[in-house]
Amino acid sequence: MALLFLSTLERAAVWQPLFEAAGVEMIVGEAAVTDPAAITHLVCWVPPQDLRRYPNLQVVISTGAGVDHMPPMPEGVQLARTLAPGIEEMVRDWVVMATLMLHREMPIYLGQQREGRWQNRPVPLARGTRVGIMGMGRIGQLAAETLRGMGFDVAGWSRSGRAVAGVEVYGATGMEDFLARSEVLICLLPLTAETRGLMDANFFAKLPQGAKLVHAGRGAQLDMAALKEALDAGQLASAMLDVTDPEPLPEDHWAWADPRIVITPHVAASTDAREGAQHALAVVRASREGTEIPGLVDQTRGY
Ligand code: NDP
Ligand code: OXD
Repeated sequence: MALLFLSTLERAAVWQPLFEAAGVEMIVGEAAVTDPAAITHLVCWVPPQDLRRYPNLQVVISTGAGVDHMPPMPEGVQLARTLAPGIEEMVRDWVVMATLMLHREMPIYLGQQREGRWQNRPVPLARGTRVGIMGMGRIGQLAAETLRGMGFDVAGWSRSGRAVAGVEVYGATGMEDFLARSEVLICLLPLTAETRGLMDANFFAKLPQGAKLVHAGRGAQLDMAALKEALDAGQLASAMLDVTDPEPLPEDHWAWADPRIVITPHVAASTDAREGAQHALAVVRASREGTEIPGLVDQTRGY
């Protein structure tokens, strides 16, 4: 079994000793492949054009938690996402920061700072403020735990509505009730056919007036024109976005200059090289032993 590594040389330098120690062959870059038939695993963000060059490929591993950028896999090739505690913790931290920033009205205070204006506003309590998390997967659950610990009243929404200790989770049919209670709405959904364009005008109308949006899922889930209308109408008070469509957001996009919006350039998380390598090794071992591939993606549902 050999793994083809298509990422940066800095990361390769961290991966190589770990693969050597584990006795698993790792090839860096397609140019170094002498026998395509030896490649059984491929690690990359975007894969090469023609995966059929590798006739014995078993698993493609996305270097991130998302797989929406991946093309359809050839017949028989499995797709996995990287499972790394660091990714989940980093996104949790970003989400907590963004929730607090909007809850404590930082967009307004940052605007006042630019104008040299000292003006206080009522100070809200976290305790009892209703937060709704869309996507109660690995990251959503971690974010929920921390926000609950700070006193926020947290509910979740997921496809299955699967129970999560201490959090009321609404299923697919409970979306309206979930939105109606979400004073701060957090999106941590994967991008799929079902979630593309989800946050539109109709969606925003179901939130309480003056709601706040924290978005770390994927840019294509958010209709930016609808966001602007909702902000202009006061339906939304503010938004913090880590993901946009397209990325990078064009320099002349209106959202950059909108004082109600805070943008970060898709930096909620960046996979730690060591954790990424450990996950890839676990995938190779699972393939060898015929056990469940960690991070295996259900290619029919898209996450
Ligand atoms: P998981 O697969 O663990 O969780 C996904 C959650 O979304 C599940 O609860 C799932 O429901 C729910 N879900 C999926 N489709 C729907 C739908 N149509 N309606 C309602 N709920 C749905 O993923 P993670 O928590 O690890 O990651 C979530 C996403 O976060 C990633 O896909 C990526 O887009 C984004 N991300 C962003 C990063 C950044 O830097 N901004 C970094 C890492 C991830 P169910 O439980 O029923 O299956
Ligand atoms: C990821 C991401 O999916 O960076 O890991 O968004």
